[in-house]
Amino acid sequence: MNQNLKVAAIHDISGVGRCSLTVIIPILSAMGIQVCPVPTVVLSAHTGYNGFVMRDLTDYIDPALAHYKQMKIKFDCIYSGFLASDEQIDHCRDFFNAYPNALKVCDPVMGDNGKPYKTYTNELCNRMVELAAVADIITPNLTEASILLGEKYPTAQLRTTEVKSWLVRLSEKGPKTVVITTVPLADGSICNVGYDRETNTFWKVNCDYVPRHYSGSGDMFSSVLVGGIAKGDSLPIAIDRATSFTELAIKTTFSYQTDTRDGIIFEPCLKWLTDYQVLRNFKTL
Ligand code: PXL
Repeated sequence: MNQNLKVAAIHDISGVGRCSLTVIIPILSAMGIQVCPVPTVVLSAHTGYNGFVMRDLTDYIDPALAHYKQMKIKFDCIYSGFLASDEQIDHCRDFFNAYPNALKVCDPVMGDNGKPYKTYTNELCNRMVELAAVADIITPNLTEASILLGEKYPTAQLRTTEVKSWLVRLSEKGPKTVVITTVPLADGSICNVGYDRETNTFWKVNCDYVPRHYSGSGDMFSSVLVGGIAKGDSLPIAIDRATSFTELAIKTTFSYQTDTRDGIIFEPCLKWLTDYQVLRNFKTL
Protein backbone atom coordinates (compact mmCIF):
# COMPACT_ATOMS: atom_id res chain seq x y z
CA MET A 1 0.00 0.00 0.00
CA ASN A 2 1.30 3.46 -0.91
CA GLN A 3 2.20 5.26 2.33
CA ASN A 4 2.84 8.60 0.64
CA LEU A 5 -0.44 9.49 -1.01
CA LYS A 6 -1.05 13.17 -1.77
CA VAL A 7 -4.48 14.62 -2.42
CA ALA A 8 -4.99 18.15 -3.78
CA ALA A 9 -8.25 19.23 -2.13
CA ILE A 10 -9.96 22.12 -3.96
CA HIS A 11 -12.60 23.21 -1.45
CA ASP A 12 -13.52 26.19 0.74
CA ILE A 13 -12.30 26.71 4.26
CA SER A 14 -15.03 27.77 6.71
CA GLY A 15 -13.91 28.96 10.13
CA VAL A 16 -17.00 27.79 12.02
CA GLY A 17 -19.37 24.93 11.32
CA ARG A 18 -17.21 21.90 10.50
CA CYS A 19 -17.43 21.41 6.74
CA SER A 20 -15.19 21.14 3.69
CA LEU A 21 -11.47 21.52 4.47
CA THR A 22 -11.87 21.51 8.26
CA VAL A 23 -13.44 18.05 7.87
CA ILE A 24 -11.46 16.77 4.89
CA ILE A 25 -7.99 17.48 6.30
CA PRO A 26 -8.37 15.63 9.63
CA ILE A 27 -10.21 12.72 8.02
CA LEU A 28 -7.72 12.07 5.25
CA SER A 29 -4.83 12.64 7.66
CA ALA A 30 -6.31 10.02 10.02
CA MET A 31 -6.45 7.66 7.04
CA GLY A 32 -2.73 8.23 6.48
CA ILE A 33 -3.07 10.50 3.44
CA GLN A 34 -1.46 13.90 2.95
CA VAL A 35 -3.90 16.69 2.09
CA CYS A 36 -2.64 19.65 0.06
CA PRO A 37 -5.41 22.23 0.43
CA VAL A 38 -6.25 24.50 -2.49
CA PRO A 39 -8.79 26.87 -0.89
CA THR A 40 -11.48 28.21 -3.22
CA VAL A 41 -12.91 30.72 -0.75
CA VAL A 42 -12.43 31.58 2.91
CA LEU A 43 -15.60 32.03 4.98
CA SER A 44 -16.00 33.05 8.60
CA ALA A 45 -18.64 30.32 8.91
CA HIS A 46 -20.43 28.10 6.38
CA THR A 47 -23.39 29.44 4.42
CA GLY A 48 -25.95 27.99 6.84
CA TYR A 49 -25.09 30.83 9.24
CA ASN A 50 -26.52 34.30 8.63
CA GLY A 51 -24.07 37.14 8.07
CA PHE A 52 -21.00 35.08 7.15
CA VAL A 53 -18.16 37.01 5.53
CA MET A 54 -16.14 35.56 2.67
CA ARG A 55 -13.10 36.19 0.48
CA ASP A 56 -13.18 34.63 -2.95
CA LEU A 57 -9.83 33.07 -3.95
CA THR A 58 -10.60 32.57 -7.66
CA ASP A 59 -7.40 34.39 -8.67
CA TYR A 60 -5.30 32.17 -6.38
CA ILE A 61 -5.95 28.72 -7.89
CA ASP A 62 -4.23 29.10 -11.28
CA PRO A 63 -0.96 30.50 -9.88
CA ALA A 64 -0.97 27.78 -7.21
CA LEU A 65 -1.29 25.13 -9.94
CA ALA A 66 1.51 26.81 -11.93
CA HIS A 67 3.72 26.63 -8.85
CA TYR A 68 2.99 22.93 -8.31
CA LYS A 69 3.75 22.17 -11.96
CA GLN A 70 7.00 24.13 -11.79
CA MET A 71 7.99 22.22 -8.64
CA LYS A 72 7.00 18.92 -10.37
CA ILE A 73 4.78 18.05 -7.42
CA LYS A 74 2.85 14.83 -8.06
CA PHE A 75 -0.68 14.37 -6.76
CA ASP A 76 -2.30 10.93 -6.54
CA CYS A 77 -5.77 12.42 -6.39
CA ILE A 78 -7.45 15.72 -7.26
CA TYR A 79 -10.61 16.18 -5.20
CA SER A 80 -12.89 19.17 -5.86
CA GLY A 81 -15.82 20.42 -3.79
CA PHE A 82 -17.40 23.77 -2.83
CA LEU A 83 -16.60 26.40 -5.49
CA ALA A 84 -17.08 30.16 -5.36
CA SER A 85 -17.36 31.18 -9.02
CA ASP A 86 -17.93 29.62 -12.42
CA GLU A 87 -14.30 30.39 -13.41
CA GLN A 88 -13.30 27.93 -10.70
CA ILE A 89 -14.85 25.16 -12.82
CA ASP A 90 -12.13 25.90 -15.41
CA HIS A 91 -9.47 25.98 -12.71
CA CYS A 92 -10.53 22.55 -11.42
CA ARG A 93 -10.49 21.22 -14.98
CA ASP A 94 -6.95 22.61 -15.37
CA PHE A 95 -5.95 20.67 -12.24
CA PHE A 96 -7.57 17.51 -13.60
CA ASN A 97 -5.79 17.97 -16.95
CA ALA A 98 -2.43 18.68 -15.34
CA TYR A 99 -2.50 15.30 -13.52
CA PRO A 100 -3.89 12.76 -16.00
CA ASN A 101 -2.77 9.81 -13.87
CA ALA A 102 -4.39 11.10 -10.68
CA LEU A 103 -7.75 9.86 -9.44
CA LYS A 104 -10.17 12.71 -10.29
CA VAL A 105 -13.01 13.13 -7.82
CA CYS A 106 -15.70 15.79 -8.14
CA ASP A 107 -18.01 16.27 -5.20
CA PRO A 108 -20.48 18.51 -7.04
CA VAL A 109 -21.32 20.54 -3.92
CA MET A 110 -24.29 22.76 -4.84
CA GLY A 111 -27.08 22.31 -2.32
CA ASP A 112 -29.12 20.16 -0.01
CA ASN A 113 -32.74 19.40 0.86
CA GLY A 114 -33.82 20.35 -2.67
CA LYS A 115 -32.29 23.85 -2.53
CA PRO A 116 -29.00 25.33 -3.78
CA TYR A 117 -26.64 26.93 -1.21
CA LYS A 118 -26.91 30.74 -0.90
CA THR A 119 -23.74 31.47 -2.91
CA TYR A 120 -24.55 29.11 -5.81
CA THR A 121 -25.75 30.86 -8.98
CA ASN A 122 -27.63 29.09 -11.78
CA GLU A 123 -24.57 29.54 -14.01
CA LEU A 124 -22.32 27.81 -11.48
CA CYS A 125 -24.81 24.95 -11.08
CA ASN A 126 -25.11 24.59 -14.87
CA ARG A 127 -21.34 24.50 -15.28
CA MET A 128 -20.87 21.87 -12.56
CA VAL A 129 -22.04 19.31 -15.16
CA GLU A 130 -18.86 20.06 -17.15
CA LEU A 131 -16.65 19.29 -14.18
CA ALA A 132 -18.59 16.15 -13.26
CA ALA A 133 -18.17 14.98 -16.87
CA VAL A 134 -14.37 14.88 -16.66
CA ALA A 135 -14.14 13.29 -13.20
CA ASP A 136 -13.59 9.57 -12.53
CA ILE A 137 -15.88 9.61 -9.50
CA ILE A 138 -18.72 11.94 -8.52
CA THR A 139 -20.48 11.97 -5.16
CA PRO A 140 -23.68 14.06 -5.37
CA ASN A 141 -26.42 14.03 -2.77
CA LEU A 142 -29.97 13.71 -4.09
CA THR A 143 -30.34 17.51 -4.53
CA GLU A 144 -27.12 17.70 -6.53
CA ALA A 145 -27.97 14.59 -8.56
CA SER A 146 -31.29 16.17 -9.54
CA ILE A 147 -29.58 19.44 -10.54
CA LEU A 148 -26.99 17.56 -12.64
CA LEU A 149 -29.75 15.58 -14.40
CA GLY A 150 -32.18 18.50 -14.73
CA GLU A 151 -34.73 16.44 -12.78
CA LYS A 152 -37.17 17.66 -10.14
CA TYR A 153 -35.94 17.02 -6.58
CA PRO A 154 -37.75 13.85 -5.51
CA THR A 155 -39.93 14.41 -2.47
CA ALA A 156 -41.11 10.78 -2.33
CA GLN A 157 -39.18 7.60 -1.75
CA LEU A 158 -37.53 6.14 -4.85
CA ARG A 159 -37.90 2.73 -6.41
CA THR A 160 -34.73 0.72 -7.03
CA THR A 161 -35.24 0.99 -10.81
CA GLU A 162 -35.39 4.82 -10.56
CA VAL A 163 -32.21 4.96 -8.49
CA LYS A 164 -30.40 2.71 -10.97
CA SER A 165 -31.58 4.89 -13.83
CA TRP A 166 -30.27 8.06 -12.08
CA LEU A 167 -26.91 6.37 -11.46
CA VAL A 168 -26.56 5.21 -15.06
CA ARG A 169 -27.65 8.56 -16.52
CA LEU A 170 -25.17 10.43 -14.33
CA SER A 171 -22.42 8.05 -15.40
CA GLU A 172 -23.35 8.57 -19.07
CA LYS A 173 -22.37 12.23 -18.57
CA GLY A 174 -18.76 11.05 -18.10
CA PRO A 175 -17.74 9.68 -14.71
CA LYS A 176 -17.06 5.95 -14.54
CA THR A 177 -18.18 5.79 -10.91
CA VAL A 178 -21.21 7.52 -9.41
CA VAL A 179 -22.14 7.51 -5.72
CA ILE A 180 -25.38 9.16 -4.55
CA THR A 181 -25.78 9.80 -0.84
CA THR A 182 -28.80 9.63 1.46
CA VAL A 183 -31.29 8.02 -0.90
CA PRO A 184 -34.72 7.13 0.61
CA LEU A 185 -35.86 3.84 -0.92
CA ALA A 186 -39.43 2.66 -1.34
CA ASP A 187 -38.90 -0.08 1.29
CA GLY A 188 -38.44 2.67 3.93
CA SER A 189 -34.65 2.29 4.14
CA ILE A 190 -32.11 5.08 3.64
CA CYS A 191 -28.93 4.22 1.82
CA ASN A 192 -25.87 5.41 -0.01
CA VAL A 193 -25.68 3.90 -3.49
CA GLY A 194 -22.95 3.44 -6.05
CA TYR A 195 -22.50 2.40 -9.65
CA ASP A 196 -19.40 1.26 -11.49
CA ARG A 197 -19.89 1.51 -15.25
CA GLU A 198 -16.94 -0.72 -16.20
CA THR A 199 -18.29 -3.72 -14.29
CA ASN A 200 -21.94 -2.61 -14.56
CA THR A 201 -22.42 -3.19 -10.84
CA PHE A 202 -24.76 -1.36 -8.47
CA TRP A 203 -24.13 -1.26 -4.71
CA LYS A 204 -25.90 0.00 -1.62
CA VAL A 205 -25.11 0.44 2.04
CA ASN A 206 -28.03 1.12 4.38
CA CYS A 207 -27.79 3.64 7.18
CA ASP A 208 -29.95 4.35 10.22
CA TYR A 209 -32.23 7.37 10.05
CA VAL A 210 -31.23 10.16 12.44
CA PRO A 211 -33.83 12.96 12.60
CA ARG A 212 -31.35 15.82 12.14
CA HIS A 213 -29.49 17.37 9.26
CA TYR A 214 -25.89 18.30 10.07
CA SER A 215 -23.76 20.53 7.85
CA GLY A 216 -20.68 18.89 6.41
CA SER A 217 -22.18 15.36 6.29
CA GLY A 218 -21.54 15.14 2.54
CA ASP A 219 -17.95 16.34 2.94
CA MET A 220 -17.38 13.76 5.63
CA PHE A 221 -18.82 10.93 3.54
CA SER A 222 -16.91 11.91 0.39
CA SER A 223 -13.58 12.38 2.11
CA VAL A 224 -13.71 8.91 3.70
CA LEU A 225 -14.76 7.49 0.32
CA VAL A 226 -11.85 9.25 -1.41
CA GLY A 227 -9.42 8.02 1.24
CA GLY A 228 -10.69 4.45 0.97
CA ILE A 229 -10.51 4.32 -2.84
CA ALA A 230 -7.07 6.01 -2.85
CA LYS A 231 -5.81 3.33 -0.47
CA GLY A 232 -7.19 0.47 -2.57
CA ASP A 233 -10.71 -0.18 -1.23
CA SER A 234 -13.15 -1.62 -3.75
CA LEU A 235 -16.11 0.68 -4.46
CA PRO A 236 -18.57 -1.16 -2.13
CA ILE A 237 -16.03 -1.32 0.69
CA ALA A 238 -15.26 2.40 0.30
CA ILE A 239 -18.99 3.22 0.39
CA ASP A 240 -19.31 1.01 3.45
CA ARG A 241 -16.36 2.74 5.16
CA ALA A 242 -17.74 6.21 4.38
CA THR A 243 -21.26 5.26 5.50
CA SER A 244 -20.10 3.54 8.70
CA PHE A 245 -17.89 6.43 9.77
CA THR A 246 -20.47 9.10 8.94
CA GLU A 247 -23.18 7.16 10.79
CA LEU A 248 -20.93 6.70 13.82
CA ALA A 249 -20.07 10.41 13.95
CA ILE A 250 -23.65 11.57 13.30
CA LYS A 251 -25.04 9.33 16.05
CA THR A 252 -22.34 10.57 18.43
CA THR A 253 -23.37 14.15 17.59
CA PHE A 254 -27.10 13.43 17.92
CA SER A 255 -26.53 12.06 21.41
CA TYR A 256 -25.19 15.49 22.49
CA GLN A 257 -28.16 17.41 20.97
CA THR A 258 -25.92 20.23 19.68
CA ASP A 259 -26.79 22.99 17.18
CA THR A 260 -26.91 21.22 13.79
CA ARG A 261 -25.11 24.17 12.12
CA ASP A 262 -22.06 23.36 14.24
CA GLY A 263 -21.64 20.20 12.22
CA ILE A 264 -20.69 16.67 13.17
CA ILE A 265 -18.69 15.92 16.32
CA PHE A 266 -16.27 13.63 14.53
CA GLU A 267 -13.12 14.34 16.54
CA PRO A 268 -13.70 11.56 19.13
CA CYS A 269 -14.41 9.12 16.26
CA LEU A 270 -11.21 9.57 14.24
CA LYS A 271 -9.60 6.52 15.82
CA TRP A 272 -12.15 4.36 14.00
CA LEU A 273 -10.54 5.49 10.75
CA THR A 274 -6.95 4.90 11.83
CA ASP A 275 -7.82 1.31 12.81
CA TYR A 276 -8.83 0.62 9.20
CA GLN A 277 -11.70 -1.79 9.82
CA VAL A 278 -12.63 -4.74 7.63
CA LEU A 279 -16.23 -4.21 6.49
CA ARG A 280 -19.09 -6.30 5.15
CA ASN A 281 -22.31 -4.27 5.23
CA PHE A 282 -22.57 -3.60 1.50
CA LYS A 283 -25.12 -5.28 -0.74
CA THR A 284 -25.88 -5.17 -4.44
CA LEU A 285 -28.68 -2.73 -5.32
O1 PXL B 1 -20.94 20.93 3.31
C1 PXL B 1 -21.11 21.66 2.19
C2 PXL B 1 -20.66 23.08 2.35
C3 PXL B 1 -19.34 23.40 2.08
N1 PXL B 1 -18.88 24.65 2.19
C4 PXL B 1 -19.69 25.65 2.58
C5 PXL B 1 -21.02 25.40 2.87
C6 PXL B 1 -21.52 24.09 2.78
C7 PXL B 1 -22.90 23.81 3.12
O2 PXL B 1 -23.63 24.60 3.65
O3 PXL B 1 -21.81 26.42 3.26
C8 PXL B 1 -19.13 27.03 2.71
